[in-house]
Amino acid sequence: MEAAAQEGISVQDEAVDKSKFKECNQIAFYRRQKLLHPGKSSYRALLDSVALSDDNVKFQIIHEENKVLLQVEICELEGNIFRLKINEAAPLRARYEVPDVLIKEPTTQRLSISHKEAGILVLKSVNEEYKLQVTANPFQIELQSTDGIVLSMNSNGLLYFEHLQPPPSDSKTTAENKEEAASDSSKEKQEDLGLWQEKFGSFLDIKAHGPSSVGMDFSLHGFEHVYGIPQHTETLLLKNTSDGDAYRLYNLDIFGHKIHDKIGIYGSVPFLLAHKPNRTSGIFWLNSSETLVDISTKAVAEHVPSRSTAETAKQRVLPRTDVRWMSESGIIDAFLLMGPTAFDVFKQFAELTGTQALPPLFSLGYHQCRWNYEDEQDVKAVDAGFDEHDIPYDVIWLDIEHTDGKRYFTWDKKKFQNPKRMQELLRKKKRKLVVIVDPHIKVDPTYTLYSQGKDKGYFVKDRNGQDFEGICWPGSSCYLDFTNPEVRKWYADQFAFKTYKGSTNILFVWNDMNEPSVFRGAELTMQKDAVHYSSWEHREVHNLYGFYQQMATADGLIKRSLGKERPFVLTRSFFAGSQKYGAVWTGDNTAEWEYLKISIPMLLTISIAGISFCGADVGGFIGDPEPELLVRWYQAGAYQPFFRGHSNMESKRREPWLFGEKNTQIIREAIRERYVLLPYLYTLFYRAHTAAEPVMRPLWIEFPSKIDTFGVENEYMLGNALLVHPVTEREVRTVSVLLPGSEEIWYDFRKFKQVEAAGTLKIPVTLENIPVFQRGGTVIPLKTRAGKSTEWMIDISYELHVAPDTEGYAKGELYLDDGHSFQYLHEKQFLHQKFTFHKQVLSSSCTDEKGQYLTTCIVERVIILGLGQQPMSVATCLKDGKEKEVVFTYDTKTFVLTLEKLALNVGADWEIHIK
Ligand code: NBV
Repeated sequence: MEAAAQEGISVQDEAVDKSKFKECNQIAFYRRQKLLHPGKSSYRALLDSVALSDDNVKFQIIHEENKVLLQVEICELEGNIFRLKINEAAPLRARYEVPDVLIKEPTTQRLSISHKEAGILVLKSVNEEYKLQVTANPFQIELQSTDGIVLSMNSNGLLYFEHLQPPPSDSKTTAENKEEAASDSSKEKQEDLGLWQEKFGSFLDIKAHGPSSVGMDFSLHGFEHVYGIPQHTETLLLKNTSDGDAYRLYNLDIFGHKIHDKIGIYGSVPFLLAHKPNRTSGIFWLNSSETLVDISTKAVAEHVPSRSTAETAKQRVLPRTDVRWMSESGIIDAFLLMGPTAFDVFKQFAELTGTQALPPLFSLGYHQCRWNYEDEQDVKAVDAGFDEHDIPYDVIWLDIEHTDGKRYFTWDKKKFQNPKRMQELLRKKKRKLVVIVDPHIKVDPTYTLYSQGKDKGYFVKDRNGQDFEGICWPGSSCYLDFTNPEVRKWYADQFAFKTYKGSTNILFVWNDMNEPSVFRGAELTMQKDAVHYSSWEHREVHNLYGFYQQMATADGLIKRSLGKERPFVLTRSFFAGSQKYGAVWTGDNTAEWEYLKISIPMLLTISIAGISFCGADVGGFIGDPEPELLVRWYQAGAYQPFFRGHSNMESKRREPWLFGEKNTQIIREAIRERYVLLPYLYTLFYRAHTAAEPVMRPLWIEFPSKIDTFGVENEYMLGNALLVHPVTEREVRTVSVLLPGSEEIWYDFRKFKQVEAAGTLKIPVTLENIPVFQRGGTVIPLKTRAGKSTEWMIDISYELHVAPDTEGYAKGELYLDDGHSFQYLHEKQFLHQKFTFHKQVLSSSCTDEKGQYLTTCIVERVIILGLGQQPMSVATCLKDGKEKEVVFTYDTKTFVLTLEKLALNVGADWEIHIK
C-alpha cells in the first residue's frame, strides 16, 4: 500500500463514505427521463414506411412534438428470440452500438405480415406461435403467444430518445443566446438537467456530444416474479422500485458496500428474467452505458374477450410487472427471449452471448488467497500447512504486493527472488499459482508496459486528448484502452512466457480493479468524458471495461500455450458474456453473517444471468470472522461454483487450521466433501458449457410450477440433483428447509436416509455440516475419497449415488476429460457416460460415441438409496455378456444397498442387475 499511502490515500476509509456515490436523483439523465410520466406516448408509427425483408421489418416513428424520426427494426431470431432496435433515422453522428458482446451476428428468420389495417400492423413469427402487433398511435408493440399477450413495449408511453444535437452555441441564434445568458434561472435549469455538463461534488462531466439518453418500458403480463440484472447486494426476487431507488447498472468499486442496496457494484448484466408457473421470459437490454431499471408490479384488470356471442366479455385481475430501462447513451437494442421454459431462456441468452467457458479442473478445487501472501517463504509455509493438516487445495494466490511497486507482470525482487523456483515447488505438489494483474499502469517511463503503452497510444485519453491519468495502487496511473482490439492483442502477448518473466504454465490470472477503479475519480471510477478507441466517450463503454480486460487476459493465456490449454481468469468487473472468459467473484464482502446470507441470492442472480462460474470470498474479505462464521462459510462455499478463501490486508491470518482442532476438522471435512463431489460439479460445468444450464440454480428453475419456491433464496439447487441449505445464522440448532414438490422424494445426502415427506421441514443441524439433500430421480457421480489436489485425484476411483424417484427410476451422467486442455473440443477426447436406474437395473452407457478418452479409472462403489426390498443377488454385466456376482450389504433400516469392490471401467458400458 506504500505508493498509495505516499499519495496520501487511504482508500479503505475513503470508499465507505456513501456521499462519494450518487443517489439516483443525482444522475442527470435519470432526472430527465423521470420528467416523462406514464401516459400516452408522443411517438407515432408511420406505418406507410414499413419495409419487410428476409432479415427484419423496418419502419419509422415520429415524435409528435419535436418531429424527430426514429428508425425501428424488428427481427425474429432463431430459437424464439425477437429483437427490437431503435435508433435515430438520421443521427448527427453515429451512436454507440455495443460490439463484441454478441458472439455472432444473430441468424434472422423472415417475419411475415399477417394483417395490416389503418393504424395496426400484425407480424407473424415463422412458427406462427407468436404475433407482434404494432399500433401506430400511440406507438406500441405487443408480443402475443398463442395463449395470450406476454410482453408489451411502450404501453406506458415511456419510450424516450434524446436525439443528438449540435452544441447550444451552434444551434441558437445570437439573440437566443443572449436571452439565455441573461436568465440565470434558465441556466440553472439547464445545469440541473445536465444536458451538456453535469456536476457531482467537485467533478465536472463535460458532455461533448450533449444529451443522448434512451429508455423504454416493457410490461410483462401475468408475471409478478422477476429476477436478474446483477450485480446488487439485493434479494433474488427483484423488488418494486416505485418508492425508492431504481436498480443501478454501473460498475463501481465500493469498498465496504452495504447490504440491500440497489447501487451497482463491480459488474453489470442488463438481463432480466420473468417467471410464472407456465412461462419464463427474458429481456436483454444490450447497452453498456450507465443504466437504471425501475420495476413495478401490480394487479391489473384485463379484458378477456368473449369466446362466443352468448358469452359476455369478462374482466380478470392479473399481475403485471412493468420494467423501465433507462440508459445514459447508445441506442435501444432489446432482445426478447420467449422461453417458454427457464432452460430455454438460458439457451437463448447463450445463443446471443455465449456459454460458460469450461474451466480447467483445478479451478474447481479450493483456492487459498490473502492480501497478501508475503513472500516465497510464506507461500511455501502455507502450502505445507495444507499438507500438514491434510486439507486439499489446488491454488495459492498472490495479491498486489507480489509485484515490484504495483507494476503488474513484475515481481518484488526481495520477496520473490525466484518466482520460477517457487512455481516448480508448487508444480511438484500438483498445485497452481494465481497472480493479480490490474488494468492500471504505473506512470513510470522505466516500466516497459508504461513506456510501450504510451508510445503506442494505448491508454485511454482525457477529454483534452492527453493520456488519462488517475490514482490507483501504484500512484499516478494510466489505463489501458481494452476496447481497442490492437491493445487487447498487445496485452494478450504480455502473457507470453518469454515476455512475462518468472511466469510458468502453472501461473494463472486475477483481474481486479477493472470497473475501472480510479481512487480520486468521480464515484471512484473513470471520468465519463474520457475518450476511448474510435473516439467513443467512456460513458458509452463504461460497463464493458472489465469484460474486455478479462477477454484479453484469457486470450493471452490461451496464446501462451499455443492454443492448447484452457485459461483461468477471475475478474471483478463483468458484463453480459463474461462467462466466455472465466470466473467472477462478488468483490469485497464483509466477515459478517449478513454477508454470508446475501451471498446466496447474489450468486444465484449472477448464475441465471449466464455466469455460472461465480463465488464470494469465503470468510468475508473485510474484518475477522468469528470461527463459527468461518466454518459456516466454508461449508456454503464448498457447494458453490468458485470456492476461494480470501482476506483483507488488515484482517488477521485465516488459514483453515488457525481456529483450533475442532474447527480445522470441520473445515477439512467441508473441503473434502467438495473434492469428492468434483465429478458431479465438473459434469455440471460441462452442461453449462454445452447447454447453458446454470450450475447453481434458484429452486424455481427446477420446480417452475411450485409457487412456494419462487422467492426462496436461503437454499438452492446445485445442478438438478442436490439441494443445499447453507446455515447462515449463529448457533442455530435447527433450520427450516423447503424440500419442494409433494410428488418428490428427497434423501439426506450424507446419511442416505429418505426424508419422510417433502415440504417445509425443521432439520436439526450441528456445527459439523450443513443440510444437503439428493433429489429422487437422480444419479450423482463422486470420487471415493479426496486427494491433496485435483491432480492427485486423477486415478481415484468413482462412486455413484443412485436416488430413485417414486417410480423407482433415476438418471445421471458423468463427463470426463484431461481437465486442462482443449483436446475435448478439437480431438473429441472426452467421455460422457449416462447412468440410468430402471426396473432394478443400473446401466452405464456412452452418450456421445464421438467422444473418446482412455482411462483405467473404475467405478468402485455404488450406493442405491430407498431400495424397498433386500435383494437376493446382485450381478454386474459387461458388454460382452459376462456376468459376475457382487457382494452387497443392505441396511434394512435405511433401505440402502451398498455395492463395494466393484471394478467397472468408468468409460465402459455395463449394467448392474439387482434381483
Ligand atoms: O488487491 C487488493 C484487493 C483485493 O485483495 C480484493 O480482493 C479486491 O476486491 N483489491 C480489491 C484492492 C483493494 C481493496 C481495498
